Amino acid sequence: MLFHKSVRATSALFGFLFLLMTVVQAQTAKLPNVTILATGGTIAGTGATSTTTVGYTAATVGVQALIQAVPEITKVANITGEQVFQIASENMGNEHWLQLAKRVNVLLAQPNVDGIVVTHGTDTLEETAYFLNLVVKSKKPVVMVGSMRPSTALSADGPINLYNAVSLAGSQAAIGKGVLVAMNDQIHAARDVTKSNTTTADTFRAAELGMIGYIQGGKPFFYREVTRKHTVDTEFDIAKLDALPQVDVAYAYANVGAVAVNALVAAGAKGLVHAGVGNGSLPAKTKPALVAAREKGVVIVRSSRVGQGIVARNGEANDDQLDFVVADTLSPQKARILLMLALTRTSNTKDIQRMFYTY
Ligand code: DAS
Repeated sequence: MLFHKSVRATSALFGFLFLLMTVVQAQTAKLPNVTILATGGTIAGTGATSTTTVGYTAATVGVQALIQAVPEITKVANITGEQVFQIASENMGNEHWLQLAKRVNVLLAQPNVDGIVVTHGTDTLEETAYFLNLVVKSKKPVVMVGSMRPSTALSADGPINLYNAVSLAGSQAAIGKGVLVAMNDQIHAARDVTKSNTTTADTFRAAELGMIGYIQGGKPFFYREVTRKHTVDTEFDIAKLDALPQVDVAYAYANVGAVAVNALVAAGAKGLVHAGVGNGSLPAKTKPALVAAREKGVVIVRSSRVGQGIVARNGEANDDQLDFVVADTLSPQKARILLMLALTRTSNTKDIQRMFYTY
């Protein structure tokens, strides 16, 4: 009698466990598969005390610890994590970008990967976002995320930013929107977002062109779409590239001369972005060096240090006559990225100008 009771109890237990496993599998099957590619930054940073919000060490916490610190992300996606590299993003290099972009493209080509989150330092997050926006060959979501406070700080923004980024990367609504930046409950397009404050949590802005949506309660709300081409619609392909052309930026200011331009050209720049004053104006002491650089075959792009607005072709300089390119609204640091990729395809300035009006 006792034997039969224990058999019944055991089979009931096994039946329950089987049912539970089936439910869990069904739930898991419904969740999107999101891979987190960790690269370092403050989101992986630690400070000496809970009130240390400057003077902390970036890029110390590994991807598994980041994932374990925010268990809520496993409720919105099936998570896998990879540590691509571990750096403070002021040290980001072209080789890091190629390594990261190639890994993103390999992963997104896999049917069992629905989206990618890249955790990244905030200093060059906007640049990596724009680079990926031009070279990722998938419509699946790629979401960049960082934090302004280290993981050890009071009201650290990393955990909620990571939760939002994972929710966004796993959402259908984010498909086909290009590379996105999820910071401070806001969704930004890679092309127009920039870090606008050295330390505050709301630093990522697109002052005049604006954010494209919000994330609230783990759900994205989009209000606008980007008009410039990105991801699968670009002509750039880095799959076979091991290096990118050397392109630098020369900054203009009162009393500037030609030293920086000449030094950058002498160091082998194939392209030069001039971060001009105002509408991309060329100071008289700098212009001859830019003209000479162009005559040596260096492609010159006129951008502006101002931060907003269009640098008009043939406005502050006769670009047709000088054979210069204008950056449209791209910041100097993003114009550098587009010029680097353009030079992997052509050195024809008319073609390159078309690219600046397309991406
Ligand atoms: N040094 C900064 C960086 O890694 C820290 C940060 O804000 O993420 O970009």
